[in-house]
Amino acid sequence: MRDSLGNLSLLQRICTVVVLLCFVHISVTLLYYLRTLDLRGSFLQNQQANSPSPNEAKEPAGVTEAHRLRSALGSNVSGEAGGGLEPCPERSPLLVGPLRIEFSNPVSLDLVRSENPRLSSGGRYKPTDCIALQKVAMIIPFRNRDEHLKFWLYYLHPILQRQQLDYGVYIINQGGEEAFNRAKLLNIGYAEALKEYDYDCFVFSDVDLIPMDDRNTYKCFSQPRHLSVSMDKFGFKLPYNQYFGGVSSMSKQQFLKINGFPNDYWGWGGEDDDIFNRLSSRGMSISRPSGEIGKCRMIRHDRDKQNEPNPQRFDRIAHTRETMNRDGINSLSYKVIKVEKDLLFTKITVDVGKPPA
Ligand code: UDH
Ligand code: NGS
Repeated sequence: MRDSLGNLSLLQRICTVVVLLCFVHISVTLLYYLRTLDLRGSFLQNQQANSPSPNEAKEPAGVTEAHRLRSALGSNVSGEAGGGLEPCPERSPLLVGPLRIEFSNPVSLDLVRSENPRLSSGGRYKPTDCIALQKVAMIIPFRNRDEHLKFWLYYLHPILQRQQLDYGVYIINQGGEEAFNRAKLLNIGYAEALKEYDYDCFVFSDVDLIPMDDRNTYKCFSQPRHLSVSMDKFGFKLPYNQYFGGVSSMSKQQFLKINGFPNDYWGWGGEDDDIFNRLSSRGMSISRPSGEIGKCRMIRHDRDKQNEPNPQRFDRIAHTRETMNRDGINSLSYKVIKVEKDLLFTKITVDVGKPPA
C-alpha cells in the first residue's frame, strides 16, 4: 500500500515536471513566433517606403524625364540649404497658359522695375515658398536693341517668376563696330554667368522673341531644347526640321558635350545650324514643346548694321564635325569691358575681337 502511494507521488512529480517543460517549450515557441511576425512587419514597411507609390508609378513620361534630368544635373534640391522649404512642383501652379503679346505701346524700364518688386540686383530671382528645381541663366546676345530689350524684360520677368525658376538675366553686349558674332556672345554668357552662380541650365534667347504661352518653361530637359518652335514670322511653323535658332536651352553637361558654340561665325546666319550639327554629331536629339505651347512673337525689325549674311556660313556648317573640337568653349577668348548691374539684368559689355583678315 505504502509502495503504491510512493509510486503515485513520484508519478505526480514527473507529470508536473513534464507539464512545466511543455509550458516552457510553448512559451519559447510563442515568443519566437511573435518576434518573426514583428520582423516581417517592419520588413514590409521598409519595402513600401522604398518602392514608388502607385501615384508615382503612374506619373506621365515628362515627370520621369525631369527626375532623370535632375540626377544628371546633379542638383539635389532637397539637400540644399532651403530653410526647411520643399522643392517646387514639377509643374508650377502659377502658370496661366496663352498670353497676349503685343508691341504697339513702348514700355519703360521704370515700369518694368515697378512691376517686378521681387527681383534682386542683376535680374536675379528665386521663389521664396519652395526650392526651384533648376538654376537657369538667361543669356541674351545684344548690340543696340534697347527697345527690344525693354519688351523682353517686360514680358519675360513675370513669366519666369510664374515658372518658379531660380534665374538670372545676362545681356552680353558686343562692344565696338565689328561684325556681330551671336554664337561667341552666347559662349561668353555661359562663361560669365558661371563665374557668378552655380547655374545648371542655360537658356539662349534672341532679344526680339517673346513666348506666347507661359507653359513653355525656360528650363532644361534631358535633351537640348528648342523653345521657339512656332514663330509668328514663319506662320507658327518650324521653317525646317533642323532649325535650332531663336531660343534654346542646354544643361551644363549638354553644353560641354558639344564644346559649347562656334566662335568664328561673323555676321548673320549658320551658327545655329552649326550648333545643331554639334548636337547631332554627339548623338543628342532635340526636345521641343508642342506647336501650340511653343508659339512666340518676334518684334519686327530691319537688318542691323554689321550683321550682313556671312558668305562663309555654308562652307562652315559643312565642316562642323572637323572644327568643333578645336573651336568652342575650350578656345574662347574675349575681354570684359564693363559690367553693369541693374535690377532687371546684368549687362556685360565685351570685346569679342574681329574676324580674321
Ligand atoms: N542682335 C543684336 N544686335 C545686332 C544683331 C543681332 O542684338 O546688331 C542679337 C539680337 O538678340 C537678335 C539676335 O542677335 O535677336 C539674332 O539676330 P537677328 O535678329 O539679326 O537675326 P534675325 O534672323 O534677323 O532675327 C535677321 C535680319 C532680318 C532682316 C529682316 C528684314 N525685313
Ligand atoms: C537659315 C540660316 C539660319 C537662320 C534661319 C532662319 O537659312 O542661320 O535660316 O533665318 N542658315 C543659314 O543661312 C546657313 S531667319 O528667317 O530667322 O532670318 O536662323
